[in-house]
Amino acid sequence: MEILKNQKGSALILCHQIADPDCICSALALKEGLRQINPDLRINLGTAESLSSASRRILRRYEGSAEVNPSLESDLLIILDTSSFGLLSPLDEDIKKYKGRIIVIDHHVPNQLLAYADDGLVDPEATSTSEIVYKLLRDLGVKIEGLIPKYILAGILCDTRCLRFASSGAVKIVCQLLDKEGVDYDEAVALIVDSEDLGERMARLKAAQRMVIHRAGKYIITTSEVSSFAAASANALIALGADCSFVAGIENDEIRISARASKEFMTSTKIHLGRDVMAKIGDLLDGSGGGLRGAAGARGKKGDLSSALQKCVSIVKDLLKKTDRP
Ligand SMILES: [Mn+2]
Repeated sequence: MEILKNQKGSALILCHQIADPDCICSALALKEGLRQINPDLRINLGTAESLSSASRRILRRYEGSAEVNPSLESDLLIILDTSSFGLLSPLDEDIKKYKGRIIVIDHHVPNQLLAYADDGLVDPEATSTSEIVYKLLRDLGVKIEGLIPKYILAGILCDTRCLRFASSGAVKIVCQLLDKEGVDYDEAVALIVDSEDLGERMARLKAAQRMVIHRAGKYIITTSEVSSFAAASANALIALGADCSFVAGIENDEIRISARASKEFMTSTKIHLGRDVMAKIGDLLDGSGGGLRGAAGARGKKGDLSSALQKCVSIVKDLLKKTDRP
């Protein structure tokens, strides 16, 4: 990654669709860090399609900006926090044609995107992209000061749900960050938590109202449908007591499914929702799917919502039978 110190011309740091705080914060931290060690490099920050409401709040708070669907014209393209082309739409085709150097920095299980990249800094064991960027900046000799520690902290807290799913490495980094001048835990939490959003609260409540409960031995799997905030709704069903939840909705004529699992379910079943379930559902929908062990998603245009959700449940039930952990 020494190239980051020596690269001439311009670089574009690109976030995935509905860029979440882990993605936007790792991008902001990387931009700040590169400014320190490579001041002549012109750095643009952009995102495919849109930003999450928490990410927009972070940009407002720290007076940053991210261009939606930016031009890819640059000498270096750094893609953060995604392993698949699907999440980079509508820029995916342009990325395939991109002539410059591509670097992927990510913590998801590697997928098609890495094969296209010239360099990858990918660690599926990391609980956030922000912690990978933190280590990278430290290794490059960047001073972790100013807004950088604030960005990294918010990014880690977002993807680990305030450290609930954090690796020991992430917790150590958070301790180091909290020792820095002006870094405040509560400030970071306030930036990433969307508790006030009326639309999201309605979606979570509707997901609970429309929920179907499936039993698989000692595990409870839930499915539901909402028109937006599927990921937040899937999380809400886990908070209500489900071990594993799938929430589907239709956006832009496309079926989108969010899958979530409780920590207990992840450790006792060893099921990886991204690799074992959502990748298959993505194929079934004639789209794409993937993600993390306990938080994953799939999207595509083929089939209908209820049969896709049924399929999610039957895949999990089959996996439970196979692993003989009813
Ligand atoms: Mn992430």
